[in-house]
Amino acid sequence: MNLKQIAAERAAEYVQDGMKVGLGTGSTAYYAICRIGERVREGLNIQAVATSEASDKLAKEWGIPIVPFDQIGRLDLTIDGADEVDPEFNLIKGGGGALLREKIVAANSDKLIIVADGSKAVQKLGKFPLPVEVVPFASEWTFQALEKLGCHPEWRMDGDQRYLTDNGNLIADCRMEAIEHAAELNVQLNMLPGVVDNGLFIKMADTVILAKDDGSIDER
Ligand code: ABF
Repeated sequence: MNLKQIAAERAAEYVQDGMKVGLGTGSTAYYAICRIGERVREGLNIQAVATSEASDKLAKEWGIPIVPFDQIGRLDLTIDGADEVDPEFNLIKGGGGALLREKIVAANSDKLIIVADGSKAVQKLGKFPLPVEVVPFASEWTFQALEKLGCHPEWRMDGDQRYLTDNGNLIADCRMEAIEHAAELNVQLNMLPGVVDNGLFIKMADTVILAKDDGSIDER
């Protein structure tokens, strides 16, 4: 039983004819895109944007109509994965490296549905390293500012090179173990010059669909 697939396919049922849809990134959002693609092949009529080059490519392979961002207007719905979900539906996202695009798309959607297997549910955010997207210019200064804030950053690597996002930026993964005040940290991080955005999604998720070990769905 594939829990990611169970959660993602449930979320795909929310997509209705005529909707403008944001397509997320990652191995759970993958199944949502595939299910939406199947429905498009059966005649579902939607317009979509994707949060990463990988999801854009997958959607096009399924024949999902991808519209330029400046032409689609506000989205009805976005379906995306997460790395951690707390009881208030605050999230850590960005393990897949697409946090900036994911946050921009989520902020421009009437509804954000998060899909995940039950292992992503946590009491407190922070065990998963928090990704922070940093511009390459003078990035060591930004790294030092993150250290000073107590974030324990490490540059994400891709082999022996620093990992680059779809936007050409770096990712500092911050190992904090437990984030006590996520909303405040979100603001503090984004006020640092050189930080483009971070993976804390505070009060952005409207619905969370978790597939539990026994295959049942916890949908709130
Ligand atoms: C994206 O993919 C992310 O924001 C998150 O980092 C990741 C979750 O991946 P998966 O569904 O593969 O666990 O949604």
